[in-house]
Amino acid sequence: MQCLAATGDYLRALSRQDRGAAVGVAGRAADARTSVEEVIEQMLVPAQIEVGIRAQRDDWSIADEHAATAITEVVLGVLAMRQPAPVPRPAPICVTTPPGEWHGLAARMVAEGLRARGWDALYLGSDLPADHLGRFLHRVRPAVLLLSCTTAAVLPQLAGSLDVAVDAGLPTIVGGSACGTDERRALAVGANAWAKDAASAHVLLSRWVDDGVAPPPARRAGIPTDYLELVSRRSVLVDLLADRSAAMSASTPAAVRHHAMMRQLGAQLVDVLAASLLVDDPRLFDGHLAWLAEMLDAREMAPDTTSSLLEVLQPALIDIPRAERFTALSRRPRSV
Ligand code: B12
Repeated sequence: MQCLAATGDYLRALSRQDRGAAVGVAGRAADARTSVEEVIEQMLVPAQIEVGIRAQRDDWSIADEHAATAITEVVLGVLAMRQPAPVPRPAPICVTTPPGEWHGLAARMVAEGLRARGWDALYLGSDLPADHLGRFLHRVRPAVLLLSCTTAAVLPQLAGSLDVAVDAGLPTIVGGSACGTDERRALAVGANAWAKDAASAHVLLSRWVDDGVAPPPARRAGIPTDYLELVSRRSVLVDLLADRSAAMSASTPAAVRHHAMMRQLGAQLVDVLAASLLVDDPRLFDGHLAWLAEMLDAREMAPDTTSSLLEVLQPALIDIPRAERFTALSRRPRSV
């Protein structure tokens, strides 16, 4: 990932909760450029990814993460004051996140990245209920809806928001870390297209809106029966994982300390497995396990905690072959 030279200074300002310094570093970087897009994508994005890694490694508390993110939200607002007036077009475009997705900053960064490229990009906030999204789309009739999804477990809700867009006859572009690095998941949840960042979305938007090229057709997400079966068994599976965590918690003080967190992580694991079935992509579940193993290792949990959880989960999925297979694929020692 490309980083501006001053990104280190920006991160140091975040580490000190020094809002003034952070605004200053970003402002000077923007002064040296014709547009704010590079400052967003090559300073704020890498800085926020590093913030996440420090929280994942428990080097930073969630309070540190929140304080840093709150400063970046302000910096993005300051940079937004430098944006050009949008190029006049018949309709705006909209950017938001599905219900259950609280990572609004990623969507806001995309909206500002597109504003920097001349689009009238309306950011509708995060965690937007589908019915309210529908009402807004019917009233405002934007040209294209862009949706950001960071949290893997939220992909089913993304499919729901995309359904609303199809009902409104609106083309869609999705992106964000939960959507992966190619269009496979985006098409599976019913989007017209996937884009990795604002620059690639700009190319699609120019083609669809300015050049009048029809977007590729969107196929509504098919809801696989095994996905429904897994979801119907969610609470049983979460209890099963929680019991295993409880049994493990006797083993180390760390496990005792993190008992409540383990139940939440068990629920997340089942939700991500379900999302993997919905998009038919075992990489989603496997990637989540890699994140989980690192997160638990940083909290001095026993190194075999993730494989121990999968050990009880897999047999409970015997009659959901794809779920059992995805779990089996992820059952291997993980070096963190
Ligand atoms: C701030 C933050 C939060 C804040 C969000 C506040 C806000 N206003 O956004 C809060 C506190 C709410 C939060 C909550 C959680 N978070 Co959080 N969070 C972060 C953090 C540190 C920064 C987010 C950010 O600034 N994103 C902006 C940039 C950095 O995101 P980006 O994906 O790179 O976006 C770019 C591209 O992906 C692309 N893009 C993104 N969306 C779209 C859409 C379109 C259409 C297009 C074209 C492109 C595009 O363009 C963007 C800009 O260039 C990330 C770290 C990270 N790596 O993202 C963790 C992170 C995403 N969170 C994480 C987790 C686990 C959680 C929680 C589950 C924690 C918990 N146990 O409760 C909850 C989940 C809540 C939920 N259901 O959404 C993990 C996810 C790991 C995983 N594999 O699942 C991360 C990676 C941290 C970590 N390293 O562990 N979080």
